[in-house]
Amino acid sequence: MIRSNLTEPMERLHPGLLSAMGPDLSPPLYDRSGRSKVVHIGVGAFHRAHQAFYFDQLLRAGQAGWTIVGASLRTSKSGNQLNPQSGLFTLKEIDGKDTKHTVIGSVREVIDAFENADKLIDAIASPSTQLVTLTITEKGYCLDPSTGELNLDHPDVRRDLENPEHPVSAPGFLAAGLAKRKASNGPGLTILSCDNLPGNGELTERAILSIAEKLDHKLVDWIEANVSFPSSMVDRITPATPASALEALSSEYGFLDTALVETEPFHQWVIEDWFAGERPPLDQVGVQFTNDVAGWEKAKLRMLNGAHSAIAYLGGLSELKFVHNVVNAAPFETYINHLWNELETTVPLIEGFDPANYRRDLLGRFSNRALQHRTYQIAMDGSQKLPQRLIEPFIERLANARQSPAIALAIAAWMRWQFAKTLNGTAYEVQDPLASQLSQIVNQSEADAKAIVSGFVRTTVFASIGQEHVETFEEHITRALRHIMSRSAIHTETDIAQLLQFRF
Ligand code: CS2
Repeated sequence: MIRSNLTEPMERLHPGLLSAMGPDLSPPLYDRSGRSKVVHIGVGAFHRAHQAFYFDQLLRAGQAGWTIVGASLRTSKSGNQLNPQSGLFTLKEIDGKDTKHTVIGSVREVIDAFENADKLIDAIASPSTQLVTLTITEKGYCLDPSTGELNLDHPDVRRDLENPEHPVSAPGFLAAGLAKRKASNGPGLTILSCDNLPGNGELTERAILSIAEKLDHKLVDWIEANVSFPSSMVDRITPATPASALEALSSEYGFLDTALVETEPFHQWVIEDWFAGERPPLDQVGVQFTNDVAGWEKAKLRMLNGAHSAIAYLGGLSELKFVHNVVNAAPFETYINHLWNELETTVPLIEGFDPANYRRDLLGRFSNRALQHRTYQIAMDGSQKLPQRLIEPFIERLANARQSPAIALAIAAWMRWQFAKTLNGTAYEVQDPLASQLSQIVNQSEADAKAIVSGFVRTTVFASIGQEHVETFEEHITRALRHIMSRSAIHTETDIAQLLQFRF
């Protein structure tokens, strides 16, 4: 174990420290040199705890070459965290009882693509690159929610169509990288989305093809023949790293790691078995390759992420800071069980998926008090998350003549969240690409639940609702919103029971 005198300036984590590290940090002692087979866009906390972790495991298993060149499209934050550390960072797995540290070595460097677009384009085009993975968040795909197609009016997309060699959007970068790969007769490539969207592979493919169509028809043909876009289900709860964690690591080990990530022990990755480049042997480290990923995506997006969003809005409005505060409060646990009873009916039967076990495990994961997972963090970008997590299951149940008071409550709580103040009146900032449009609807509706709901339902968030369902949907959500708006707190079993027992 390395310990230094804490009165001296703290040394940053760097490769020179690895050989002196003890087994409690599991340093990566494998060869990190040579050309990387993976390019990854979006090197935030989730990538580090998930894909970078899996590739680190693969490298430890002796599968050389599966290192990652990362890229950031917006800010230099990840580059500033990782590059001075030669890509090294510590992953801290915590469950409240045990703590496990692993220094991860799979990430080689981070390209600041907004400053150096060519470097990312070259990395995508490089013949040694076999796989491009993405964690760019739902909004990074620049989609039109009503069609699932690329939004050609999105300012970044418009810029990329005018100036395709200097892109700013993720689809723009991928199209430019593929154009260069084609020009150099490069080998096949797999582009693997790791974001929480159903059919994420197909969405990525359509987005890239619609840019390619506008640029060059031959590029479309080449992509169709040489590039695969598997869908995948990714799972590992990974909050933004709290500052206190950096200090704790420094005082325990005597080095500074600004790229540290805290996560839960659980991790899961299910990938559609469709590879155009070399397939990384990730099955050796627990990844599941399958021909039927859609069921897994649905189960996870609805049961885990749907419950997460409900917890975020109802908990956030009740001024509960962390997910574990919400699930450990008895009324909310009752509520979450109601919610899961409803959501579970919309999840297909999947081999190896047992809903009762899954729910029990999820409750355990949500209750992890060691993870400081803020309700506010999950509440961000709700306009991009709600359709696949809550709106679609609600509508599917409605089509089967089933009522869904628990899902309705969560959707209404999202609407109430747009008021930018808690039930108790504390103000906060709503972070969402549609924030200003949504707040305008709230302001114009003069606290009338019906007007608010009907204003919201006309936004792109609800674009997937068929005309035949709009009226009933509005009626149910209005009822739920009225109930929430009439309250100044949700604290007790009775509060939740009252919120759930309204009749449609
Ligand atoms: C969360 C997810 O922030 C959110 O929207 O629901 O990031 C969630 O923690 C992950 O999908 C877990 O795998």
